[in-house]
Amino acid sequence: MKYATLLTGLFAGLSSLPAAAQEAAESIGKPVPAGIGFQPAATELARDLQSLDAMVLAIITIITLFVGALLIWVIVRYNRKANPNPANFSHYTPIEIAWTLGPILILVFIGAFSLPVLFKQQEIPEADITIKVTGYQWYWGYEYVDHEFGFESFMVAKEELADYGYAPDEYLLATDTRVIVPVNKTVVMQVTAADVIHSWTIPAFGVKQDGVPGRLAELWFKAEKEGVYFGQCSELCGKDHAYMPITVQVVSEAEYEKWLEGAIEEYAGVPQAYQVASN
Ligand SMILES: [Cu+2]
Repeated sequence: MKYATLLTGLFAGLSSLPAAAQEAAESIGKPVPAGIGFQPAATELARDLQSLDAMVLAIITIITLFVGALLIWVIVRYNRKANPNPANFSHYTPIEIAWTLGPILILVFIGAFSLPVLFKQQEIPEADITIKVTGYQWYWGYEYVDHEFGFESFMVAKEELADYGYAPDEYLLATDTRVIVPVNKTVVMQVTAADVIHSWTIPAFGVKQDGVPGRLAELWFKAEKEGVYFGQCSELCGKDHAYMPITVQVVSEAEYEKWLEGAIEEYAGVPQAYQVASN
């Protein structure tokens, strides 16, 4: 009992520290053994595109089986032995109409589901929080534009993972500073780059956007679950392209406010490199 009280007290003390809270957060969106599917969806956008993927996969499967069956039928029924005297007509109007109309209807059907998903991604809602992200060779810079501070985010070296509270299998995904956002709030990321084209993504949020020097693109998400999410630069950008991961941590509103207070103080001002890039 005594130990239990001690432990509870210790835990309460630890979890009041922001760093400890970070360490305790659940990691989402990292590779799992034998995993072949998507990262678990943490936004409506991700759920939408994953169900779209499932639907299109079903359609593709049906088409592939149908075409495969037709091929087998032709091979068996119309080979030289089974059909020594082939017909020699070259046109058959009903089949011409069928194989023109069929694909059109299938594409219109897919479009009826995919376009709304696309528009939902591209129509940027009003932001609760706006963050500008700039891709550099080879790291990311973030600016919380509402609060005029920014920081840079570098990959954590293998030996230092534990110091930053990461598991060993989070190598190549973990960054020293994380993008912190509150749960269930609309976050708009303004994506750009300072040197070459990079691409910012968090697959679990269903978002990906090229950062193009001189342009400011936008994406948005509203994360529904607290945790640490991972992404990687997704546009080949030079020799260390594989070493500029993206780490986003979704926290409760209260934790976010607390972090914001500290961050405004700690990072006061915008990094110099960023200022050059934005000119
Ligand atoms: Cu890059």
